[in-house]
Amino acid sequence: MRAYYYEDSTADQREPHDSGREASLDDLEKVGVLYWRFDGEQGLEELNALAKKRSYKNRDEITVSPSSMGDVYESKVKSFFAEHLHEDEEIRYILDGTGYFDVRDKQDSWIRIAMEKGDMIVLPSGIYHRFTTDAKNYIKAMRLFKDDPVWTPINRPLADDNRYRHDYVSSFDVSV
Ligand code: KMT
Ligand code: NI
Repeated sequence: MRAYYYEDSTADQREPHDSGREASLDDLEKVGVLYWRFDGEQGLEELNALAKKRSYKNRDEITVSPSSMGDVYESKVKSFFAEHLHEDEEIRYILDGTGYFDVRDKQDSWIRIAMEKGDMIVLPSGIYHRFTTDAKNYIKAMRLFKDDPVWTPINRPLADDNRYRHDYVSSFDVSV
């Protein structure tokens, strides 16, 4: 994993958009984003222990790539990249490949989180974020859920009035 501030440009969303300004684990924690690395032989066991501790009862797997999604790949990747929030945590463990999760910091700037196999991330309910594959166009991820699988995205600005957004803004002291 590497996190850095996103540089806006006309380049494709799948390009790195690397400003060269690093973001630390502390920067991520300030906006409620949690990160672990569960790598190698013990990886799955460590993941299972965390899932138990945090009461993640359900899981599934998704592969985002042209070969797994066919004609809808491009439109799926575009839709994942629309800025949105969820009413539950977004929990992802990367099984293979690479991709970018972008999250808003307190000043509403994008932090890009470059994820690879073995990386595990939790985005809190109510945080504005988006996802894209990178130029390799391949990622396989485990999605974990506390209860029933719910991953309905609520796009910005519609979600500004959502009560999970309000809860998030007050608990993390976000200025916008
Ligand atoms: C998301 O939340 O945008 C997704 O589920 C995309 C695939 S997870 C790498
Ligand atoms: Ni999401």
